[in-house]
Amino acid sequence: MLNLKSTLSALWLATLAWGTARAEEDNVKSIPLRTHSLSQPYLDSDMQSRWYDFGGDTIIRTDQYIRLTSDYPSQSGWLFSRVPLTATNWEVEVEFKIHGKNQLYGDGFAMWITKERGKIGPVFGSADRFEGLGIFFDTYKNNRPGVVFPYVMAMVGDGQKSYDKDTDGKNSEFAGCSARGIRHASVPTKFRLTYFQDKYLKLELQYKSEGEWTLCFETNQPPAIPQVAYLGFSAETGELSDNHDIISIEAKNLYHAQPTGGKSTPGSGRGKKVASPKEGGSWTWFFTKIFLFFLVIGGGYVGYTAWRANNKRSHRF
Ligand SMILES: [Ca+2]
Repeated sequence: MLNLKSTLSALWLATLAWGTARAEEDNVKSIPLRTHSLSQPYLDSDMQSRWYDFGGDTIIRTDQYIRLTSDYPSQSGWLFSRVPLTATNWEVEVEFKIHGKNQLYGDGFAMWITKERGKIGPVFGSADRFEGLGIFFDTYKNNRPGVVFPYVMAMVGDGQKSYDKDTDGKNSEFAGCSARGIRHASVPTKFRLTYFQDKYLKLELQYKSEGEWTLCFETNQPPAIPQVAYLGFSAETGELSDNHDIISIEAKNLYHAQPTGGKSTPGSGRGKKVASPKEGGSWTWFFTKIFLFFLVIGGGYVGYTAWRANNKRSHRF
């Protein structure tokens, strides 16, 4: 009897512990960040994207991809969010595709969370001495003995530090992993970057089989992200080339739900709130509507007066 009782209480404790662990995990909630997500057809009716801007050699096929570089030499293209990422904690999941017809290929593409946006340069098509976080999908091994390529690497820039292409950024590596098979994979290739301020930064990759996420790196000492930072992508080809495609971007705001079941508090405190293009546009639209309204009223009044005058005249004659 005593035995059964202690077994039961041990079981109960185990259940409790498991429940607490589960609750920790379950406490992380997410809200889609429409401002930083992008999917087909990518463009609005005016052939612009409301939330993303692109340039360089980037081309868009609305039913397929955003191609940062095509499989030709000396290309460089970029895609950047128009508004900064203001969420304190976030997750970005991106489907991409690196492919080409050549035996030798390069150079790779980058994801950015940086103060700068759309500045062309030598680091996978973007400016060097950046401030913020860069994740590089390096497909061409310039010089890094003993390392299997493609190599995925994070670099934290302070605005001074330079990326050394000749050594594939070895000296400025924050974290990284080899990902053989990420190019021409048999499944859709994806990466998922999760950032929790002061808690962790984690990069996972999907390229081996669908639904299987391989941990590239995880650190509980995440870098500080600049107050105002844009989410972007860029790619570059040199003598060797490849298609570097972004298929979709899914961004989420992460937050801890209150354990009491109270109101949730999605963090958005890092930067100042920035008015979206839509908000700017809606004010213009508001004044346009007021103007149109008075124009119609005014026009109607003038028309009516003229009609009355006419009528009076016709009555007179
Ligand atoms: Ca390289």
